[in-house]
Amino acid sequence: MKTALIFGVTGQDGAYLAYNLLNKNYIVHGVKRRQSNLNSASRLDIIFKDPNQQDTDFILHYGDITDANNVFALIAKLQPDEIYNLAAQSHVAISFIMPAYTGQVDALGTLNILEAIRASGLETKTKFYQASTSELYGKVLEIPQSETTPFNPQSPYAIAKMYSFYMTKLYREAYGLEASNGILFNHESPLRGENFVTRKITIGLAKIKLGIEQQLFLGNLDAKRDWGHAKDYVDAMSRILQLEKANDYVIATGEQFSVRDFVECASKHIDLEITWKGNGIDEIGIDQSGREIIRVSKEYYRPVEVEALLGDPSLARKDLGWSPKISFEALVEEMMISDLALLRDGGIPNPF
Ligand code: NAP
Ligand code: F7E
Repeated sequence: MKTALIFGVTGQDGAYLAYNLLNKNYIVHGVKRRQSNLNSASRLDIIFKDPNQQDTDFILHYGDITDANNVFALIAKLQPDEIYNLAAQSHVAISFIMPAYTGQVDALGTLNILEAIRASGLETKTKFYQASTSELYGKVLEIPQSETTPFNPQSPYAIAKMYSFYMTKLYREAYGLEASNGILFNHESPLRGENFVTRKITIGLAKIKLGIEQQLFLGNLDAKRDWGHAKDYVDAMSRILQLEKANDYVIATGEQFSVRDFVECASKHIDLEITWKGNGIDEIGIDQSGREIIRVSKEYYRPVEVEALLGDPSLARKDLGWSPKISFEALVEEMMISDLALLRDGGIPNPF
């Protein structure tokens, strides 16, 4: 029976990954912060409530990746077969407001884990997964982006993640750690954090549908992303750590949609039909009864915008046998239905 340790278990991917590994009979250890909030914990409550799962296979520990002693103590004691570092200050816009904090967590936090593996003498036993990101490509230098595309990061978040990308590669090459980067493009789900654009849209539209709110304010509607489903992407993480030889992989769908496309698609699932008027900051989205339900606000623009990301997952298809199973349409529908249920009935359909 394999043992996995997940840093960032209370996040979107942490919940899906824990569920995925528990179903494969792993013993899963997860690190929860003292201040992890109720919303995050409820992602895990669903796993605990699943009658098919044994609670004893899923063990939570207090910890924080910025605390090197804590990280070392956990890793030395548990000696896990696999470590997944999903812990991060993961919001790009917030990283401009808190660049130093983002660096401490997203850059130096990773180093604490890598050093703890080495100091515990687990270089050849423990496989390490680092949650790298398509934000590394930033202002893109090639379309689509693959493992060989040069990085050009455009935020404190992306720059901190670039440090972790190269540290992971360095520990693989210098010390023989089985350490891999998954360069994941945006992935979403009903468990997505509420201030990322997809979830903000589905919650906002659900509130408008139910008459709780009248308008949704967004930023750059022209931004384009390669959006997949978190369930598919955690499967890729696990596949990466089953390889004999560690390597870095782009995980993406190879399809691109704009924020405006996402709004239109989500609206359809609650019988709203949006037409757009105006441009840039003055653009508005109007529904079939003439209500101005989408507005643009400067507040949600970033100091530097990453305009368009599109991944090429060919290497993952070849080496991992991985390809995404859930389409953009199905993802948006699931999120829209889930948020409508959350606001109308107080609970969501089982997201797993
Ligand atoms: P998320 O929902 O924001 O989850 C982040 C997790 O990190 C939470 O469990 C959070 O705990 C934890 N965390 C934050 N600071 C920590 C610290 N100092 N010590 C320990 N844990 C800490 O993120 P996600 O969407 O699941 O993404 C998972 C990882 O993949 C992140 O590293 C993210 O940067 C990266 N990534 C995400 C995407 C995407 O599209 N989702 C794409 C590429 C890469 P609390 O609950 O206590 O806040
Ligand atoms: O923004 C635009 C915004 O915050 C997507 C993280 O998981 O994926 C995520 O980073 C796009 C951007 O995600 C709003 O300007 C418009 O162009 O959902 P997001 P992100 O910045 O792409 C990467 C791969 C990660 O690694 C990160 O951890 O949507 N946008 N209007 C908006 N964005 C937000 N948040 N809110 C708006 O109102």
